[in-house]
Amino acid sequence: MASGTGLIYNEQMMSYNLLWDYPVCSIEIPERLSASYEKLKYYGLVERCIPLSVREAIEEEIMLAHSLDYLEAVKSTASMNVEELKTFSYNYGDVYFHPNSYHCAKVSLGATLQLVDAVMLDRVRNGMALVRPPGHHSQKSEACGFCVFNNVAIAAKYAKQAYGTKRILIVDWDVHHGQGTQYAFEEDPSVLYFSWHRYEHQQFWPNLKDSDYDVVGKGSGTGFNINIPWNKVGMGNADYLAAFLYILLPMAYEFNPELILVSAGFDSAIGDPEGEMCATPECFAHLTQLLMPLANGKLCVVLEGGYNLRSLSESVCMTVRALLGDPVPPLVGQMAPCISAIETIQNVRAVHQPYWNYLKNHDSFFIEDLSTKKRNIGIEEGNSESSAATNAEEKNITMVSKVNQDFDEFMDSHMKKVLVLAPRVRTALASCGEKLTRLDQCLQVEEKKIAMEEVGVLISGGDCAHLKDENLLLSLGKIFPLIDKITKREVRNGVVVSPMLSSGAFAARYSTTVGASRVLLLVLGEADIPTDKDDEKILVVQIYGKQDEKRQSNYYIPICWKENNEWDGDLLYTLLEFILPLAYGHRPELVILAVGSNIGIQAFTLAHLTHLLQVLAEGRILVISRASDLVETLMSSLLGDPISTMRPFALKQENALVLVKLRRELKQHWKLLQNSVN
Ligand code: Q9C
Ligand code: ZN
Repeated sequence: MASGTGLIYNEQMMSYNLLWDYPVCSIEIPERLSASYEKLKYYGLVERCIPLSVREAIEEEIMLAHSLDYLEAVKSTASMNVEELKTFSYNYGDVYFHPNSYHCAKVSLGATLQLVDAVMLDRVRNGMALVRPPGHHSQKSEACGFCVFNNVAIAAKYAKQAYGTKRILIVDWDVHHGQGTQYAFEEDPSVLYFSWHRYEHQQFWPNLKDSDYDVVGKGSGTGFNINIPWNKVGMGNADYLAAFLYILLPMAYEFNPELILVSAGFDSAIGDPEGEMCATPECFAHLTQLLMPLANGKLCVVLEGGYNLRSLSESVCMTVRALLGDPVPPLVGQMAPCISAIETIQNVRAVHQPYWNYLKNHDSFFIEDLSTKKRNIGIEEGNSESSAATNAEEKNITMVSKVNQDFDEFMDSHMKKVLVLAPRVRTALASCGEKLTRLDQCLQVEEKKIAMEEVGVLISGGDCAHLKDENLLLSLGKIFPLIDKITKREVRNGVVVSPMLSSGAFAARYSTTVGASRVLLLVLGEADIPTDKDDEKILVVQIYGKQDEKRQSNYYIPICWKENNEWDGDLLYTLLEFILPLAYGHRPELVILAVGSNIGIQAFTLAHLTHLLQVLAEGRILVISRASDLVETLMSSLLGDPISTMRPFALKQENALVLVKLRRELKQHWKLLQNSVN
C-alpha cells in the first residue's frame, strides 16, 4: 500500500522571466513558485512531504504531444537575443520566451513525469509538482498562454505508454480552458478531460467556440471531453462544488480511472486578476479530498496558473494538506450556487446525457437558448423570480469589490478563521474485543456506565420506549465517551459496534449538548429514529427499503428505496448528488453514520462513503455499525487508507425518481440541491 505525499520544487524553474514590456504576460513571474514553496515551509508542510527530484524531459517524451518542427523551434530560442525572442513569441498567443525557457520547459515536464513515476511505482501515494512554465494551453505545434510543453497531456500519454494505464482522468481546475489538452485527447476514450473555465459566452480568452459545453469529443472519444464554461465572473465555493457533485464525481466514478492528473491552476481562486472568481483556498482542499477515493488514491497535482501570490500560495497549501490527509476546513459562505452556474451545470448534464449512465434518469433539457439569446439581444441576466440563488450571485459580486480594497487583510482574517488544528489521534475505537489488524493505530476508548435518566433528558416528547432496552444503554456507554473525545478534539473520528441503529439519534442529541452546534445523522437501514423532526440542529437522512409514509421536514429526510438489494450504486450517487449537497448546506460540526446489517451495501462502498463524508465537519465522523465484520473496513477508511475502486454501478431508475421528487420538495430550503433552473 503506497503512502506519503510527494512534493516537487526546484529553483531551476525560476530561471526565466519576461525581458520586455508585454503587459498580458507580466503576471507569469518566477515568484509564483518561491511564494508557494515559502508558504508550504511556513506551515510546516514541506517537511511532511517526500521530496522528489526533477529531471529534464527527453525529446522522445516531448514528442508524445508535440511535433518535431515545434520542438526544434523551441530549442532554437535558447540562443536568441531579446529582439529575436520577441519576434518568436509573437508567433503565438499570450506567451513569452527567454533564453532559459527551453531548459525550464524540459524541467517542468520532467518534474511532472517524475511525479507520475513516483505515484505509479508506489513510491508515494499522491503528490504535487510546483512547476513553470505551465502546460495546458500548449498544442502540437504551438506555444500559448504562458505554456510551452503540455506537461499534463504528455504525462497522460506517458502513463499510458510506460505503465499501460487504461483510463486516466484529467481534472483541469485552472480558470482558463486547457484547449491544448482537449485537442490532445478529443478522440481518445481512455482519457477523460474535465475543465471548467471563465468563458462569458466566448468573450473571455482564448475566446474559442471549442470551450463551450457542447464540445464533447469526437469519434470514439465522444462523451469524454467535459467543458464547464462559466459565463459570469464571481463563481465561488458553492458553484465549484456543484460542478464536482453533479458532473465530475459521478462521471469519474462511472469512468473508474486508474490515475488522476490535476491541471491545478489557482487562477480560479479568489483575488486572482485573471479569473476574478471567488473560491477561497480551502475549496481546493475539498476538491482534492473529493478526488482521493478514486483511482486507488493515485493523484498527481501539477501546477498550471495562479497569479495572485497570496491566493496562489494559500491554495497550494490547502491542496497539499488534503493530499497529506489533514482535515479540511469547512467551506465558508452561503452554500447556494448562482443562477448562471446552475444554467451551465444543467446544460452540461443535458449534453452529456447520451454518454453517461448516471445521467440517463434525469429529466434534463437544455436551456441553451436562454444564455445565447441574452447575449445576442443584450438582455441582462437575473430576476429568475423565486430563486434565492440570485442573492448568492450578488454576494459574489460584492465580494469581488471588497477583495480589491484590501486583499491581504481579507486573506489574513479569512485564514485565521479557517485554519484548523488536526487532533493528534486520527481514529478512536470503542472497546470491542475483536482482533483487528490496525488496532495499534487507533485509540481504544473505555466505555462508561450510562443511567437511564441521563438518556431520558435527551429526548423531547418523552417517547422513551427505547430506554427499556438494555442494549441501548450499553451502546451509549461506548458511544458517549467517543463523542466526548471527538468534540474535545482529542481524536478526529471514531467507530463503534452497536446492535441498535436508534442509538445514532441519542448520539446526535448528546453531541449537541456537549458542544456540536449542528449534526448530520445519516442512517442506513430500517430503524425507529426517536428524534425531533423539526430540530434544526440535527439533520437526519435515513435510507431504507420499506415503503413508508414517514412525515418529512427539512430536517428529517427519509429516502425510501424500492428493492432491498444491491444498493451500492444507488448509495454512492445519492451521496454525491443529494446527501453531500444537503450536508454542505447544513454545515455540521459532527457527522454520525449509523450502518445497519444486511442492508445490501458492500463494505468497500461504505469505505467510499466514509471517506467522502470526511469533507464535512473537519473530518469529525462517528460511525456506528451493527455488523462487527464491517469494522475493519470502516476503520481503514477512517484512518485514511486508499480505497479499492468501485465497479461502475448505476442508480436504479425507480430510486432516481425518489430523489427527483425529494429534490423538488427540498431545494427551496437546501439551495445546493438546485441543479437545474426549472
Ligand atoms: N486577460 C495559464 O493560466 N492572457 N495561462 C489572457 C486576458 C493569457 C493563462 C489575457 C492567460 C494565460 C496557464
Ligand atoms: Zn490559467
